[in-house]
Amino acid sequence: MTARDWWKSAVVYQVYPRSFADSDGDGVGDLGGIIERLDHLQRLGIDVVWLSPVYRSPMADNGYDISDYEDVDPLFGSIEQLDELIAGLHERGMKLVMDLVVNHTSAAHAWFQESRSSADNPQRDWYWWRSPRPGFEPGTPGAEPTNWGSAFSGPAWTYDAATGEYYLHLFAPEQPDLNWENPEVRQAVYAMMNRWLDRGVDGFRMDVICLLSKVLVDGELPDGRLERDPLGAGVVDVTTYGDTTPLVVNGPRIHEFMQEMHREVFAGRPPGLLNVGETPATTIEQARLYTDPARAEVDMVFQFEHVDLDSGPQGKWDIVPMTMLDLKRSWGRWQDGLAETGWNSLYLGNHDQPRCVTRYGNDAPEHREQSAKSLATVLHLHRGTPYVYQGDELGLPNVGFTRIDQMRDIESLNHYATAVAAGQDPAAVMAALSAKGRDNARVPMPWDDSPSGGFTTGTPWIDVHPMASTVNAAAQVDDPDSVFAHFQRLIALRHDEPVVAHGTFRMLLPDDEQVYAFVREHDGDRLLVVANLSDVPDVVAELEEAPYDGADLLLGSVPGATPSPTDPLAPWESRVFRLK
Ligand code: TEU
Repeated sequence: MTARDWWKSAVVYQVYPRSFADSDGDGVGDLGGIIERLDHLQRLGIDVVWLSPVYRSPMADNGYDISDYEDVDPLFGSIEQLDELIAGLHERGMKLVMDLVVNHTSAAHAWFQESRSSADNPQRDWYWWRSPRPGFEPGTPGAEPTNWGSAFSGPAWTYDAATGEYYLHLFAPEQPDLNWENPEVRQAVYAMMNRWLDRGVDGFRMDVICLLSKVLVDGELPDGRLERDPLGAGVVDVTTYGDTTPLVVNGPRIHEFMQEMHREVFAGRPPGLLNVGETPATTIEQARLYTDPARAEVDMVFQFEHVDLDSGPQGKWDIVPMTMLDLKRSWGRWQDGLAETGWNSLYLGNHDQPRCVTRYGNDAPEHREQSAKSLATVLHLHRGTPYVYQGDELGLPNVGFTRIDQMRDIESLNHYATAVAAGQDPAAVMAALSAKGRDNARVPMPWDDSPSGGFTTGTPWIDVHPMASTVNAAAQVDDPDSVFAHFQRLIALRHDEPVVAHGTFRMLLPDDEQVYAFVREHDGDRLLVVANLSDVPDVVAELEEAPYDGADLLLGSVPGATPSPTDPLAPWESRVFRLK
């Protein structure tokens, strides 16, 4: 873990603190709960914990609206407990990566309170303030300075009658965007980051970091086109608002800012940090610029191509079928695209995405475990750093929401209200939210089959998963055939086999609709991965290079089976071989 690229052989586990474990019975997860469950993480074998925000926050967006970057919200515990968590992880040879949310702050942050206090306040320009559109009554629809839409529905501007101007928020009104054109803002952020690193934090997951640089035309923010940008996440309603994607994603100064951040914060620090940028709507070319070590920006990025494959022309909630072939072709492109320069983050789930076993696999009782194992096999053995989202190591499926009152997420609640008000069929809107809503990933972690799944002794902030009594950690950690045990073995493979961390990637059978197969090679060592990612039984992988004379099975998803690479594959079965 001392090499500059140590993270190539590491596996990261994302903890969503609100839903991981509650230690004080208030129904909301907290730092005490994470500390109590460190053994689970150590047993799984992960190297790094990515901790979603625990900073002081009014919780409009569950902590992604920060009012104090350098204190812990009492809901989650105390700064002393965070120190205890850092120490507890380090003692166990694990690292802690904090969430860095600096595209925007909370409207309750002191910086914004100062900025909104008067039009000539010295910190006014720390945010984006603009006058109402000429010819419109301020505060009325159409008077916004630009036609930009928010990712959480509605306009991206809010009128502040006190100073007669609007402020920009690409997300909720409670999340005003910081003006990164202002060097004072940048220096204040770098100073905060340095203090966290000095405190023992091992790096940052950088929230929507690709949005920091906005396009300016003669110093002004231009209107957007009322058409969906194919690269965009499809969360802006372009029937009413301009799509912000081409105007705020990977803007003209983004790499200047990223290199400045690296100089001011990471340069000169000993190896051992991990920095990952969240970059929706980002191309392979841009990802290479972000992750090329020679450019000294970040180590890797979260790209969104594969999590937007089921978004139709109308965007995220216009759900279209997605095939395994779509996924394979997308990942194949990114493997090839970053083969020589840069590095991939490998993920299928996080706190913003529905559960991967339901979305990319099959969560029917007869297929759920196998598809959870085999999706993980394929994901973890690609070239890149794998991320495990809490609960995916148990094979947790989507929740199956049927009513809006079961949901809590601002994105979903706003979309439901806006879509229904616009005349959309409530049942159809609910069906889309049930399939892709972020709350699917945010219900409490099921630790055992006790009430509330052992998450809390109180009333959970959102109902526990309906399958918690059967799909839980206690039921799996001692079961060698469990999804948990399969994740343990996958993580051990990355630690023990240099070919997994450093090998080249070569896709096989690129057009096969059932079989996902590829070879990893490193220093004469060859690994073959073959998986049937479909419900079709007895699928034979027509591998060009077969027969393989001598292929040792390193990991199979079907307990007790010792097949060869070309033996028929059961539905959702996967196999990993060392080739002689
Ligand atoms: O997410 C940014 C982002 O891409 C998501 O909002 C995405 O567009 C949406 O969830 C897809 O449905 C980051 C954080 O991960 C998210 O939790 C925050 O809500 C958001 O930024 C604002 O901080």
